[in-house]
Amino acid sequence: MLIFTYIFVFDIVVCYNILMKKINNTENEKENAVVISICTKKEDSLERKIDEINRLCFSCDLNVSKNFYQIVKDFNKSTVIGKGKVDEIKKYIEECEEIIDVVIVDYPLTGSQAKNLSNIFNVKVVDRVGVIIDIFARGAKSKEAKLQVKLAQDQYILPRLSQMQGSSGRFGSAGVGMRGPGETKLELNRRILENEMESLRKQIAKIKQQRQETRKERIKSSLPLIALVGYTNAGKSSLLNCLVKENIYADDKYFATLDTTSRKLYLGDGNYAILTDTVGFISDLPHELVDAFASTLEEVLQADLLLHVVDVSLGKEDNNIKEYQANIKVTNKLLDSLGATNNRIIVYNKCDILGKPILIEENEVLVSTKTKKGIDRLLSLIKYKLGK
Ligand SMILES: Nc1nc2c(ncn2[C@@H]2O[C@H](COP(=O)(O)OP(=O)(O)OP(=O)(O)O)[C@@H](O)[C@H]2O)c(=O)[nH]1
Ligand SMILES: [Mg+2]
Repeated sequence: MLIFTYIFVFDIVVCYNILMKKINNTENEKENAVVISICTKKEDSLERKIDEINRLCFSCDLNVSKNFYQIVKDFNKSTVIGKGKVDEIKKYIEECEEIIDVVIVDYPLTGSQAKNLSNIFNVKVVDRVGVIIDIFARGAKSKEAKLQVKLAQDQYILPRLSQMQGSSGRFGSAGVGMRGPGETKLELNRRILENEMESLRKQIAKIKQQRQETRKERIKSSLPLIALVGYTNAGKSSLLNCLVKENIYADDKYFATLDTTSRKLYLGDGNYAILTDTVGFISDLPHELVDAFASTLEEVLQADLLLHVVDVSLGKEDNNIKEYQANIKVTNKLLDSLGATNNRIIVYNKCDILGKPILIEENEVLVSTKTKKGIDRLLSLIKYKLGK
């Protein structure tokens, strides 16, 4: 009896140890990050900024160990944040029980600022641009998206070469900020990188030309083009799925879509249109990505109609402006910078989880891709706008 009890207890201890190791290993597969948010303007909403950078970290599989923030009035040229904050973060990294692999700074750093901070903290430092490029690098599937991300990554790495060389973490590879198509860059020098960028630009230009040919074909077929635009995670891909009854990838992660997907949309009475889904926007979208994705974004400019999708459930108010309203502003600003003057419909999505009802105007529609509420009205508005 005693022996049986002993074996039973022994088994439980062994199982427990195996389980704990598994849990630890799973945790160890992610890089641990300390995140620093920086507010520089009055209109910066700290809470929103922290939420967004944490979501970006989640989208590139980082485990956020702690958030720090600073409202910066006078920039420290070499470290952006002040000495007191630098010391506080350094102390945290040194005393933290888990190994901190990376410090994420939610602000565009120069190569030397990143290097200075990295020398002080003794870990890799990646800024907001690096995080966003990393998400793109993981998500790029098509040849075109891979080339575009690679170009953006090269543009990002070039001024930071010296910081990045030799900064491989405990995962063997260089990890966040340096993974994906550009991972081999760490052994490269400036000249090789510049040559590669030249070659990437040529390849992208070639694809752009092919794209223009397809566009000509489309114009010949005289089908109107409708493009889905909006802040990342607004529900653009879900709306395309809902309208054309498809199943393209949609996910609760930032930048789930990087490739342009086009489908034929039936409008009724024998009329069709081409519906195109593309990459989402975000505030301070890195210029490296805007440049690299220029040909994809140009597709938007050719559209006869833009469906500007908005996640209306983001109703948290800050500085007298709701989060979804701030996101509309960001999208409009980016569209303006591209020179877009297209006809538009604002599609307020996710109305199934909307707290308080909102008032909408003539060119606007309230929908839910989950419950299909408002989809018929959206189709009618599309037909009206296209003169069908
Ligand atoms: N509750 C609710 N969730 C929705 C609705 N539409 C989309 N979602 C969810 O919102 C998340 C983002 O949806 P996507 O369609 O991937 O958003 P997107 O705009 O294509 O995002 P990116 O490709 O990352 O720019 C997913 O988890 C969807 O399930 C809706 O009407 N209601
Ligand atoms: Mg999408």
